[in-house]
Amino acid sequence: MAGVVKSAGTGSELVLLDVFGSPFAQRVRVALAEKGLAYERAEQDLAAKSDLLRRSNPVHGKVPVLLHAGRPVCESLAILQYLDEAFPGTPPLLPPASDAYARARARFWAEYADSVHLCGKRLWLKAARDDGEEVVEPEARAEMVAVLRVLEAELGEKEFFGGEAFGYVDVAAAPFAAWFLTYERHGGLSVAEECPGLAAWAARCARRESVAANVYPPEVVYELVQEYRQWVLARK
Ligand SMILES: N[C@@H](CCC(=O)N[C@@H](CS)C(=O)NCC(=O)O)C(=O)O
Repeated sequence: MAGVVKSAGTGSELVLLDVFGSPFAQRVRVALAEKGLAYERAEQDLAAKSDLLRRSNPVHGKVPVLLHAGRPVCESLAILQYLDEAFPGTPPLLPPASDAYARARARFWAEYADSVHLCGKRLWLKAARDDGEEVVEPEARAEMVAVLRVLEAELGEKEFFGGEAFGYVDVAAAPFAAWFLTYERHGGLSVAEECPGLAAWAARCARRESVAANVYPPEVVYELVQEYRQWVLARK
């Protein structure tokens, strides 16, 4: 566990309620690492939710939740924005407040990144429902390729979504890049062939210390998804 941070001016602490493998929680850990903020992790059991989690996120009961001086902030993207505002001395994720348009665009694309996860779920959960036999829904595969191409078009020739610096959209999307291998194996597609620019961006993200330390490598994600599929099958 990391130490407890005393944030400038408030003397308060940061505690993250999370599950290590959650890509939404990974966003927050990557952001905290990029900002150099220390925090405590409180790993949650989603099969038996703690009172603290229920109290802290009574609407959704989901991780991540960031407790700052005991006050909960819910939803991964809201937490990233909060970190920028609550810790102004740290490297910013969003473009500067003077560029409202760039900020709005970044928020749009970070939200769009969720489409990758939702679409990917259709690929690997469908396989689980077919009682061992993997049947790929052609529409789900086509939709995934379309979503990845949209992201690739937005990335363009840039190093990262915001330009040269790893920023808000990258933090939001990088955890899902570690799922590309799982989508490839379940969806019968190749991200490197369909979207070489996006595959190169994923490799750049994976090399960052903040990502390497907080996001499971693609093979591990694949194995965990396989375990989850077995669990789904066993419950049928
Ligand atoms: N939109 C939320 C999604 C968070 C989410 O789906 N968390 C999952 C873990 S990956 C969770 O806590 N699930 C528990 C549940 O659905 O009860 C965010 O961005 O924080």
